[in-house]
Amino acid sequence: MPFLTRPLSIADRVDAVFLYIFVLSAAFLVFITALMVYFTIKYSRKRNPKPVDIEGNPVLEATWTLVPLLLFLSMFYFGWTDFAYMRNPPRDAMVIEVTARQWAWNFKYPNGKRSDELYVALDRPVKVELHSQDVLHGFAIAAFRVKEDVVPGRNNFLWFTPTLLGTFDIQCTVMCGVDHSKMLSKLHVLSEADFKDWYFRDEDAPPPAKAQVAAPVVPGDTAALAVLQAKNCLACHSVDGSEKVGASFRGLFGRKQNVVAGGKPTEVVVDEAYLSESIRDPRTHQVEGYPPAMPAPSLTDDELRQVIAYVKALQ
Ligand code: HEC
Ligand SMILES: [Cu+2]
Repeated sequence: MPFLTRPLSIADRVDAVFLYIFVLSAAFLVFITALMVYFTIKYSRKRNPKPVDIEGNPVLEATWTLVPLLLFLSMFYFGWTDFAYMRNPPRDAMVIEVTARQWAWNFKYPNGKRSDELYVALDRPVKVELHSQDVLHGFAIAAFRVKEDVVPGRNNFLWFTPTLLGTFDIQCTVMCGVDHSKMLSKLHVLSEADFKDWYFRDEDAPPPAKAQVAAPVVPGDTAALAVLQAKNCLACHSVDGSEKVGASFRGLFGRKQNVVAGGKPTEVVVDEAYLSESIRDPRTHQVEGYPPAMPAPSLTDDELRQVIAYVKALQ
């Protein structure tokens, strides 16, 4: 019984409440079903050919009302106290900011370090602050029994104490768009020493390019690609000609495009001005056949120039 040697964790509490409710419900299921079968037989017409009136029995009625009431209220009591516990993070918890967006997680630590997967130290409580850049997401770590909605424009949080070493799944539990099912990450629980190693390691080098951009790269233009990756454009636009939520950047330049601009359908030729406008303010042109799903990105003029040059070269 590992939980006898340390304070109950959130996972212990959630499991205990779940077990309690389950056992109580199962007991009532068996009890009520058995009673029903027993009465059906005992008071069948065969055995009681002559119906009789049964007068009320106040003691019996009070018992079958009060006993279940107290038992079921106890479910509420344990659920409520554990819920209160889960909404009160310890003061010494390490605060990690989580940013959710379509369709990735990003984690920011107190020292400014960032990562795509969550790293924590064994037995050190963490408070996870949840922010969304776009739509509703759900942050869940099933292994530690925590799950909260990530609501745009609202600051939500959860906390837990990682009591097991190892790697666990992080999932998005709210249907948040076409690639919702790929919105996955990992929780790495490290020993205190390993965590310090990781936490204080300098990583000036940009993170390794992900598989999704390993495909055709315009020679020499890693800077533009880095921008596209950092600004999450590649979640919706491919560079290899495959369709995602938005059109592929490959072969886009110079193409004739049916768009709705200012409420009127028009045909435009994709040139630098068009690219610049549709990136700066995605609402100016609505491309036919695509959902109005593009968020307004924050690009510097330099980054915008790089991206346009990149798209132009990507034939
Ligand atoms: C959440 C998905 C999403 C993200 C992220 C996104 N876009 Fe888009 N983008 C779209 C969709 C959908 C369209 C087509 C509908 C429209 O015009 O609004 C589009 C349209 C465009 C167009 C016009 C394409 C055409 O076919 O005429 C360009 C250029 C573009 N995006 C560039 C970018 C850049 C650069 C970024 C990153 C800074 C980016 N997008 C991020 C979804 C996205
Ligand atoms: Cu999501």
